[in-house]
Amino acid sequence: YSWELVQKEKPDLIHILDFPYNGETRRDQLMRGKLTENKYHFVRNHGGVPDIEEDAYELEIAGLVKHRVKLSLKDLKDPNKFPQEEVTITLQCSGTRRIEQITQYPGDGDELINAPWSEGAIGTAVWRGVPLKKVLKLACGGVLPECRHLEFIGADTYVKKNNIYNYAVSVPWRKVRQASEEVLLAWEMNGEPLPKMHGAPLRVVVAGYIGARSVKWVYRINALQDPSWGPVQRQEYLYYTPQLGKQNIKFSNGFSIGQMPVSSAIIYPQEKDVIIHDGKIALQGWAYSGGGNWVERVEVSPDGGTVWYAVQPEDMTEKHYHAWRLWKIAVPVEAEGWLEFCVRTWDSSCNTEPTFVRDTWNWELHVTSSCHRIKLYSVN
Ligand code: MTE
Ligand code: MO
Repeated sequence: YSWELVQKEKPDLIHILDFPYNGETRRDQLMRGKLTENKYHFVRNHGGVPDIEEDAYELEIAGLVKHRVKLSLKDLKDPNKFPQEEVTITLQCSGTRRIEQITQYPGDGDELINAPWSEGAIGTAVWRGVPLKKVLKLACGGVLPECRHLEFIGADTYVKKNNIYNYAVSVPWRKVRQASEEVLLAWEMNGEPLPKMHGAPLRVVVAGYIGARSVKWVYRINALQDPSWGPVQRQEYLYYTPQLGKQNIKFSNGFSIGQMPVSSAIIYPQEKDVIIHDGKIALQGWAYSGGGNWVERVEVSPDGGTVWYAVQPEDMTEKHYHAWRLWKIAVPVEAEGWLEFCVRTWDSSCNTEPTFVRDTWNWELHVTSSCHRIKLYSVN
């Protein structure tokens, strides 16, 4: 793909990597509202961006299904064939806030990491598409009883140890069968045609799971007994607890990351800002939980985690099971000098965040979900 495409679709991201192209959402855009504008939504790629002609495009569904099928985009978009859904879904890369794991434990695990994400590898959009569950039922006559996983193969290729692979990962069948809104085959993002960078003409959107399972440029789906054998499924997005020790980092010792845990971030102010105030410091940020858990409560501490102030909930009238909540608070502050602020979120399953980065630091530096901490200089 060319730089023209980056300029056209992503004129203003914070660049993380030029090739494969990776960029994160700017702070001001993160805080603009519930929905992230398409052109500001972060991008995470493992390889190039394939150029796929809509008219020639076909999705093949095979493996442990009653009937294998090939569907054109026209078939998929035909409301007489498949019911459509529009769902507000937050996509979060499991690398979000990785920079905290890197800076607090330099040299451990970060040598293999090429994407040092901050707080902006997250975004929310209204996705329109057809539920995979319905497509499997209506077009394929259902999956066979042995089916346990659905593999998604993207048209982009990716080089690993001198071999070329297509991007391929899988999700459990029980996730797909849960409810229609859980796994979509989407062609529209915030009412606009899906941008190339985000997987045009068709992508998978898996609500509540790490972004890596939401395969872009999907052209084949296989119903399988085992998880995908693609290296992204078997060798990446694995969680290695710190207690394993570096010598034990083998693929078989890591577990596959699926659902995103509850996490949050302070977006304004920023680390090391000097704040001149008369008794209150205003903060804002995002809070999100995966697996269909919504954000119930956000708390902010001005003293590193002793005293906590509850954030006044915003937009609690409409529960978005799969979307983040932005939050704002003015915290009373008397002290002057350096203060450590932190945020902690509770979700609808009473899950909350680990206190420190070290609690959940892991060898591949995924899912940084500990209380986000920033130091501010307070001038009263
Ligand atoms: N799908 C394909 N085909 N190739 C990829 O490299 N990256 C995944 C996922 N789907 C990827 C992919 C990862 S790791 C993330 S976080 C999300 O796409 C990011 O989606 P976005 O680029 O639309 O924001
Ligand atoms: Mo990701």
